Amino acid sequence: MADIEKKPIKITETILRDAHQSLIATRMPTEFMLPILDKMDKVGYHSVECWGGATFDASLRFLKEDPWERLRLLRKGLPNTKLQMLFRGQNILGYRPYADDVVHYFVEKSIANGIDIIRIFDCLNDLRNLQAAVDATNKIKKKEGRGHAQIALSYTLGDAYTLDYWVSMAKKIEEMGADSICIKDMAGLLVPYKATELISAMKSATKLPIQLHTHYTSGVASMTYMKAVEAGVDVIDCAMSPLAMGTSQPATEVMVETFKGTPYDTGYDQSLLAEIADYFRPYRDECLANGLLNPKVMGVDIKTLLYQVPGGMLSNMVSQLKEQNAEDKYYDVLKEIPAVRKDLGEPPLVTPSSQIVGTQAVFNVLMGERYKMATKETKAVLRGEYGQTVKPMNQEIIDKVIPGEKRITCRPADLIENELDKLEAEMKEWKQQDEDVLSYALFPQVATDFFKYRQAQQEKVDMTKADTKNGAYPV
Ligand SMILES: [Mn+2]
Repeated sequence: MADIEKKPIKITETILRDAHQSLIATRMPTEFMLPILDKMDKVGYHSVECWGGATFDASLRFLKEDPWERLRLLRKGLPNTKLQMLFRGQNILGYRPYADDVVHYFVEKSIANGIDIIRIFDCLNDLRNLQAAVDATNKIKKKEGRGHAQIALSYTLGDAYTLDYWVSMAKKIEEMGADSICIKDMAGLLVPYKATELISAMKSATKLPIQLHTHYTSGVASMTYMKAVEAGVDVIDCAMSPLAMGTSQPATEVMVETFKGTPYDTGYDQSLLAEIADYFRPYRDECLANGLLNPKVMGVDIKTLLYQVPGGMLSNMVSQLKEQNAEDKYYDVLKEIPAVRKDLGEPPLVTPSSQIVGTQAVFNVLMGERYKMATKETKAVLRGEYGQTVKPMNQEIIDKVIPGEKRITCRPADLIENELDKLEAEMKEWKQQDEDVLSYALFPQVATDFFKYRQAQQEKVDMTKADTKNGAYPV
C-alpha cells in the first residue's frame, strides 16, 4: 500500500444517537452523557452524531427532558467537535410533511443551538422533499459561516435501485447545493463487494465527500466499511464498542485498529478510546440486566437481507409486539413487511416509511386480513402525500384503501400552507423559549404533556401526588 496517498479515514461517532436508538430504544439520558463528553471531545472525531427524530421524541416522551436543552449541553461539553443531527427532510424530526416555514425555522434553531452538520434524508429518496432543508442550511451558512448540508440517500435493494440510479442521484445532489453525500444503509444491506462498486461509481460521479452509514444487523458491516474505505469513501459512522454491533454500527475502536499503520490511519488514540469505552460498558450491563437491551437485537440476523428492516425499527417492533402479547407473531410480521413495501412502491425502509410499512404489516397480520384496516399514514402514502416512489404503487391496494380519491404528483409541501403562526397560536400558553413551538409542531400531544410536566416541576409540585401516567400534575 506504499504507493497509496495518505488519506486518514474520518469517523462519525454515533453512541449519543443511533447506537442507543438502535439498541436501547433511544433511552440514554442526557445526565449520563455529560460526564464523558470531555474525553469524547479530545478524540478528534469528524463529528459526533447526537440529535435526531427518535432522540427528540424519546427525550420529551419518556425521559421528560427538553431536547433543545440536551443539545445546548452537548454543545457546551463538546466545544471542539462538530455536532451532527439527522433530519427527515420535509418531515423534519416528525412523521408528517411540514410547511416550508417550519422546515426553515427548525434548521435555523438547530444550528443556533449547536448543530454543525445536518444530515437530511427522505424516506422515499424524493429529492424534492430535501430542497427546503438544504436551502435553509445554505442560507444560514452564507450568513453565519456555520452549517453543513449533507444529503443522505436511503440505501435499499430492489429492481429500481441500480448502480445508475445511485450515480444519477449523486449528480443531482451535487446540483442541489449540498456539501456532502451520505449513503444511509439503515438495515445493513450493503455487502462488501457491492460497496466497492457503489463507492467507486459514486466517487467518479461527484466531487462531494461521501460518508457511509450502515448497521451491523446482517453481520457484514465492518467488512463493508473496509471495502468502502479502499474504494475512496471519506467518512464512516461507528459506535463505541459497548453499544456497537447488532443493530447498531461497527465498533469505533475496531475500525481505528483496522486502519492503523495504513494510509487510512485515523490517528485516534486507542487508550483514550478505551477510557471512553470503560465509561459506557457498565451502562451496557445495566441495560442488559433491566431488559432495555434485548439480546435479540445483538446477534447477526441474516434475515434482514431479505426483510430489509432497519435496526431502530426492529427494536421498536419487538417492544410493540411485546405490549400486544403477540411476540409469537414476530416472524409473521417480518414476512409481511416486504409485501407491504411492494404495495407502496418499494420505498426504502427508514423513518417514517419504516414505521408506516411496519405498523401496516402489524395490522395486516393481527387483523387476519390484509388492509382490512389501513392507517392514516398508509392512506397518505398511497395518495402521494409523502412524495413519489421509485416504482408505481399497487393499484389494487389503492382501490381498496382510498377508492376514488385524488392522488397528487407535485412536491407535497407545495400544497401545505405556512403553518408557524397557527402552531404558535395553539401553544402560546406553554411557551418558555422560541424552540418550544418546534417541539409542539413535531409532537403536539407529547410536547404539551412535557410542557405541563415542566411547569409542574418549576412550581415544585409534589411529584408523589402527580398522576404521571395520565399526565396530570396538581398545580
Ligand atoms: Mn442508522
